Amino acid sequence: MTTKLFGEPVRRREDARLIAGQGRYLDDLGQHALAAAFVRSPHAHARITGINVDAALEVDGLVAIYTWEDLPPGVAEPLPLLIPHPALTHGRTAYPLARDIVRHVGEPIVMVVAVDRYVAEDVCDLIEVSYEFLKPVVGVEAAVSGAHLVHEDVPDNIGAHLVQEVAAKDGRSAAEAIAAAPHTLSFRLDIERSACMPLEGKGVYARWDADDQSLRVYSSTQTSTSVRMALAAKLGIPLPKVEVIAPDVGGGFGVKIVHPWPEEVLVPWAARLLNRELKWTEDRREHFISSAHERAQVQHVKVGFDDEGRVLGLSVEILHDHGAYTPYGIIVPIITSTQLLGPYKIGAYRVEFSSVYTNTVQVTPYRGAGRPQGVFCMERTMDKIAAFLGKDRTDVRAANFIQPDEFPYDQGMIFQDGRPLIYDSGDYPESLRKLKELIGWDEFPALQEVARAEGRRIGIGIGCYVEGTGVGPYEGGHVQITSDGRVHVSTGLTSQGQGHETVFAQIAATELGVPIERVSVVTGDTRRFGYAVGTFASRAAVMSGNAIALACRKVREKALRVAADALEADPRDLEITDGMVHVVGSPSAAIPLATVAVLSNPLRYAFDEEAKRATQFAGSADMNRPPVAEGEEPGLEGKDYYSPIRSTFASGMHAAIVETDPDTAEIRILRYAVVHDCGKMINPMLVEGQIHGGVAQGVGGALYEKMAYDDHGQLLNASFMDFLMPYATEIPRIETDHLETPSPLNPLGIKGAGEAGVIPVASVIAGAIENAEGFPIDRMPISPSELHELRVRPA
Ligand code: MCN
Repeated sequence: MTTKLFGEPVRRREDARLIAGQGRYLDDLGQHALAAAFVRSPHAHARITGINVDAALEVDGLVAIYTWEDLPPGVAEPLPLLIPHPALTHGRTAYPLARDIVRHVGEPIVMVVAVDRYVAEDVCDLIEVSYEFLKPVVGVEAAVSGAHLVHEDVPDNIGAHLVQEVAAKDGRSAAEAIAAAPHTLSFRLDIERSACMPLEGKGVYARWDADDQSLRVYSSTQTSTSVRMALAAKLGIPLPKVEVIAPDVGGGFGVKIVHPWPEEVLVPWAARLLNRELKWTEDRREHFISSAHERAQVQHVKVGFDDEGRVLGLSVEILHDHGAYTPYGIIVPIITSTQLLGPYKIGAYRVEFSSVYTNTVQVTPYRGAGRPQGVFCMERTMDKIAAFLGKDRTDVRAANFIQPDEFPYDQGMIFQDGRPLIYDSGDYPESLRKLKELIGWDEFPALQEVARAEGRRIGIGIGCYVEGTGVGPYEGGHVQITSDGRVHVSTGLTSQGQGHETVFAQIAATELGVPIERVSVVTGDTRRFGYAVGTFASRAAVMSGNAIALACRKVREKALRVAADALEADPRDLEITDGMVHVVGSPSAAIPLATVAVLSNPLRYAFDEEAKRATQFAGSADMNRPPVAEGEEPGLEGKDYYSPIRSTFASGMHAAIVETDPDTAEIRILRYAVVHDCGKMINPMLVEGQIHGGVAQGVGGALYEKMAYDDHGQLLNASFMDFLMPYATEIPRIETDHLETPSPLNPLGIKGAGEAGVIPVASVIAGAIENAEGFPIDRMPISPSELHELRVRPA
């Protein structure tokens, strides 16, 4: 039995349950609850002129119909703008049910409550909403022309405009540095819209307890604590009377961090009003048209560089398609702007973005959150410089790398968390060396020659990135050892499949010296832990991981103190192995942690025979209990928080070899290699799993996934029949190697890993296709028909 499990490839503890169908997802709960369904706008932009419910009222099983007029003040107001920013001068959020105007297809207008979902949907069909049509605004370029407005009071549809500029060491601006550079290039890059597609959509189930005047809400959310705060505030219920629980969540990928979703407010509100259990679960079409999308950006790049390919000045202008609303602020374009710099030292840098409203689904972060766009921009730039100079693409990158002895490296910008963009650690030259070896970079030209002679087109691509992870402000951990010797760990953030039950248990087992089998982990349940920020920005490992470790250290210290008393030893001479506290080098002088837990509580209930013997206590409450010593608390438990001074920066490099069919233009990925650095790994197997999942999502973004809107703002492919996601058959074996440059910023030396896989994939595959075909790929995703178009009509 080993307890030193940090860094070990422990199998995911949650999988046996989840794979065997024993997970408890939102829709598994509340089988007898009433069901909610929504009438949603079929138009992208329209004024609501009337809502007729007459026919609907006749349906058996109908319980209630609500429109915006029915909502009480707290509920009726627009949903919160979660992350304001001074540059977001015209932030706009939706009403939970549309008030007067709808601004995208799918916006909720009416909520129906009925005995079951079938009846609720039938009722929705009978509700007639009449509209006056307004001109839809689709596409960022049409939007900034200002010909038609998404929000009447937002000129040119520009919600935010932000410029960040970092001068060169000699004080020159980016424009000056580019003008003075020996070589310059300018080009445009386009990334299409995509979206998180968790297998389980959003969902919420609420129970009002009229006797206790309290509310319990289950939500498929990435942040139960924030949903709780929002509900308490909006419904006017005292916070201690609101419990929010994230049950098993079947993927989130970013979309479930937004809170509260309209349904997340409306369902609990109606549950209380009706004093009935009420549930809504999102269907796939609803997920396509009324949750959130991301990625769509147009990027104009100007770069100046020297003969070695060193970038002397870089200027990027971004048009960011924000859809109809900005509930999550302008985090996505801010991340693109700052993370674009990657592992490079850029002479002078200017980035400017406009965040633009369109009559399409709103934009909020999707795994990678703006980084895939930024990396596409930077890595395409590196490839273009190499092509211009006739140099190897890896040499140009290496010429621009921040060197290992230059950390901490200040990029001179402000990051998404409002803190300076300072990289904590990394070794980019070593990553590149490992990647080139893994993929066989230097040997590839010979392979390409052979393939060419056989009439085959193969190409190789590379992409590098740096990723700010573990953003603050804090997370907490609570650890309790009970008198049965079990260790109960809880943290407030939620899990959507990342494997937290496993890694947090590994940390606790290692810190406390207990077998992992005795450790249980609870996440996302406000009854167990009320303060938390949430799971996003690859932050759980860094934030909750460190908080749990710190809480364990407190508990361990107390355990040693109590045990030292019992063993008449010095706590400094004690250690804990396999759940036994013993004198170092003398395993016979030992007591189990279970006994220590009993001794830590003056109200002694001993659960097992050994503890009863050790504490000379028969098993019921000990009325002759000693007082709690001053400065002590009863019980063997502890809580702590971790709050970092700034983010920690993970990094990685990917390479792919692709083959394009000369006739059909089909694109196949032959090999995919990843070198990844997330500092100390808690569990290398889980990190690899995260990378594999991320790469698969990235392949989707590079080759398949695209939200196809027509000029009327209709999403033409709002189903899995038409929106293509890759199957396992489209994903190559992913060859992975690791590098561990520990973060100096946190006690465990870890950096995040949850988004890494997805970030550079589009740029890597674009580079590989370009290398196979010999012409530029400046737009992603790319389909075989688009590749064919480029062959016959080069851009
Ligand atoms: N890990 C590790 N060692 C490290 C870093 C991470 O062992 N040095 C492990 C963690 O302990 C955790 C996993 O890797 O089990 C991811 O950790 P982390 O990078 O902290 O990311 P989070 O846990 O905060 O998860 C969020 C991240 C994001 S932002 C998205 S989006 C995403 C992702 O994770 N959504 C996911 N991965 C996902 N995986 C699944 N299955 N489902 C999602 O919705």
